[in-house]
Amino acid sequence: MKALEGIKILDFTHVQSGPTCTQLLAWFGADVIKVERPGVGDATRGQLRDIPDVDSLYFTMLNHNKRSIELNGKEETGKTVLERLVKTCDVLVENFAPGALDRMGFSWERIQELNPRMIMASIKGFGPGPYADCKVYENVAQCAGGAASTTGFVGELPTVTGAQIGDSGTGLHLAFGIVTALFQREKSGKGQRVTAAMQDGVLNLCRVKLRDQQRIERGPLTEYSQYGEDIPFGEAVPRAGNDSGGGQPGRILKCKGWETDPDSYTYFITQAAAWKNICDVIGKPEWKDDPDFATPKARLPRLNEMFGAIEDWTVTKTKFEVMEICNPLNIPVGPILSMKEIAAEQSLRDTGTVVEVDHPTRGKYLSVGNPVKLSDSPSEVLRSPLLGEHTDEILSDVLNYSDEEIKEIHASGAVGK
Ligand code: CAO
Repeated sequence: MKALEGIKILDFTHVQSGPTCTQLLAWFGADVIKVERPGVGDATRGQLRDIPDVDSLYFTMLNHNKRSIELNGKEETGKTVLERLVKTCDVLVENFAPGALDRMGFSWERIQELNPRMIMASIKGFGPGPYADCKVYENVAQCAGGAASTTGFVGELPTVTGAQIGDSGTGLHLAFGIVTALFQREKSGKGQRVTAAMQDGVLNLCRVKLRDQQRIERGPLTEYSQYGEDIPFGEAVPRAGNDSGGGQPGRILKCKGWETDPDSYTYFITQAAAWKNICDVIGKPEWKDDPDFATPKARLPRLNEMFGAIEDWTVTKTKFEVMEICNPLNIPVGPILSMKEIAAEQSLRDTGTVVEVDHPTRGKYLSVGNPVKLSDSPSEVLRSPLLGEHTDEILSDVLNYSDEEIKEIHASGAVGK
């Protein structure tokens, strides 16, 4: 048995943020019914295609373990089918542009009339306020949520990160809200509205930067590299390059082969407790008792000199050798792994975090499995559905329409061919 077995999700999501959420619920055993526009489907099916006329990796990697029904929610018969889905399902999830579901005739008030136990979960770019009506994509959320202004190097452009903290990050937040609402429904018997704004989700992930905004008003951020470089701080939290976010200074340092391999680097953290081991490893035992280097506070104005000496050592080793030498000494380091290396990493395959999936029109491809492991609810990664693959199955098995009625629904054009 899976954790969410028996829970039916009416999945109106598209692109990335919403599908990430419903994919997680599907991995935990929920029956996720993805509603797609007849003949069109989720726009990502056709985006960034690597093989002509085949569902893109963008789509297949975000829609595992779901069923697909083609349904026009703006057409009369389609609305009737949709009403039956609302009455049958436990959760409706959507990330349409603001107001789109209302325009389709399915406002929160209407949903509650149809099914008072329904949990209705939405992702929007912004919460209530001046930008509530805006359409929002990943990088807009990264910029509006505080991530871009604090990412990059001092004096250079604000920078977005490759981690999809606006889309996938908000999808995660929403999944947490849905499961919490399901838990509350056990006691209250009632559904409720769950909303997660992408700006809020990004800000939640940038919490330490709002921490630093309040600290900077009381004095310089001494653990930031610019402090040791005598670059004055402004009024807002600056970009911190590759400085570590915590109180233990860290940087990305060159490793053997960096001249030709763009990923031959390690992240190196000069954790206070490991300082003596670091001095021994890098051949600077005298720094253990040198008043300029012996304490974390003394080192702060000398981070460039300190990391320069550490890099003189890391550059003589590969990033994996650095890991092998430092780990037993409790010195926190991490190799910069390329996506190529991650795809080939056997330990990630063994845990199901990287999985190979077979698809009828695409063949085999790699995907990221469920990063959350439940001992009593293991996740099996199943391929994404073809457009409308389960239309008839859902009409008959989930909604109990007779064969005759299904023929009529098809004739109306509400569910595609
Ligand atoms: N039947 C009938 N109509 C359907 C339908 C269906 N099964 N599925 C979608 N539609 C309609 C919608 O009702 C909407 O119609 P109206 O504009 O007439 O109300 C229309 O399709 C387009 O929906 P949309 O506005 O959500 O899509 P878009 O491509 O214009 O915008 C996006 C995409 C992502 C910018 C917008 O949906 C959005 O801001 N979502 C919230 C924030 C979000 O999740 N962003 C992250 C996206 S991932 O990077």
